[in-house]
Amino acid sequence: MTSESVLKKNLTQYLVEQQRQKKTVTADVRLLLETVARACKAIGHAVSKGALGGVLGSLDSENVQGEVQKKLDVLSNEILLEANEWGGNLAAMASEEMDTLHRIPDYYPKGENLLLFDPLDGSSNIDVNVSIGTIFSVLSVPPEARDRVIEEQDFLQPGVRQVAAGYAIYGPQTMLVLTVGDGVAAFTLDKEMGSWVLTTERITIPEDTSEFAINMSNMRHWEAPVKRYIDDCLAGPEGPLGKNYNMRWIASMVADVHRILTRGGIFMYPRDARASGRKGKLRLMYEANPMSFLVEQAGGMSIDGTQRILDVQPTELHQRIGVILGSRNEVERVRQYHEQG
Ligand code: AHM
Ligand code: MG
Repeated sequence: MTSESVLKKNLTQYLVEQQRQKKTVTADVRLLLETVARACKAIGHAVSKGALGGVLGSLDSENVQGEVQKKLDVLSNEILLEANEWGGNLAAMASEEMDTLHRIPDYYPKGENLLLFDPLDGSSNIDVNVSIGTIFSVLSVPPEARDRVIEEQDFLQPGVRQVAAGYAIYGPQTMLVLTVGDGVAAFTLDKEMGSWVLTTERITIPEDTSEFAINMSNMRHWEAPVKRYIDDCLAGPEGPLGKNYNMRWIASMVADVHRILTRGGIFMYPRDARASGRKGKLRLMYEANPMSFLVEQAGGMSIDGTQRILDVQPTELHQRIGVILGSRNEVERVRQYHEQG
């Protein structure tokens, strides 16, 4: 612990300022975000124990999308449910790891918000000690649902309606990256103090980049515009893009997006020709929307190929979508490739 970290602004102070001065969040959302951040601390703690905590490995169960669940997927989901059930700021929750919504039981205190999360993103990296994270998104209960039981359809709001979104990354440092619609702020967990310390007040993604992130093993399944773009990147200074490109692929969206928020880049998990991938791999409500909100708030751009992701009207809770996000000029370039067909 340093005396500096004690004096720096922490998450609570940042959120109180957002509520009182900037009026970007209600008291309810502020407290909800504090609860989510507390749950992320607990998840980060479990992650860091690894084999010592007996949390590595898979379970026999599958989630609603037919993916084998890791012990930490399920544990993280439970931590988020338990912390938020008693928070008093929510009407219901939905998670990548649950078949359907989870309503706050009648007896518990309630609020007028909906919380969505991918409790542990990057599951394939859990057992190999590579950065993973928790992604979350907050919506308001729509006015027509205020006096009745919450249904799945109440969650099906386009990403532009998010009132907050963010992620926690469990890497060499544990960080919380958050937007309430007033830019993107990053907090680093001071483990001795147990406090989220504001370490970057306003993140900006550089507009240009020469670094792309895509799983190249799917190349044969890609649609023509994506294939053409990557071919052009690989062509180097003699190709149409006139420069060398570098490539990174961590296979944890949280870590790939974190790199892009830190130094720019373009991240792509496009829809492709595989039966399972036709609509993309990533989930609109738990991954694409919160990350798109963050990226746009940091000056970047996020599309499914042609359309702005935040404008997509969801039709299902577990819907998948192609994702292309990052440095504005590069994403715009890929959008034009799609326009040209
Ligand atoms: P998960 O939510 O089950 O962990 O899956 C999502 C992850 C993303 O974090 C990452 O970008 C992608 O899957 C990696 O997929 P692949 O293994 O096909 O490269
Ligand atoms: Mg995920």
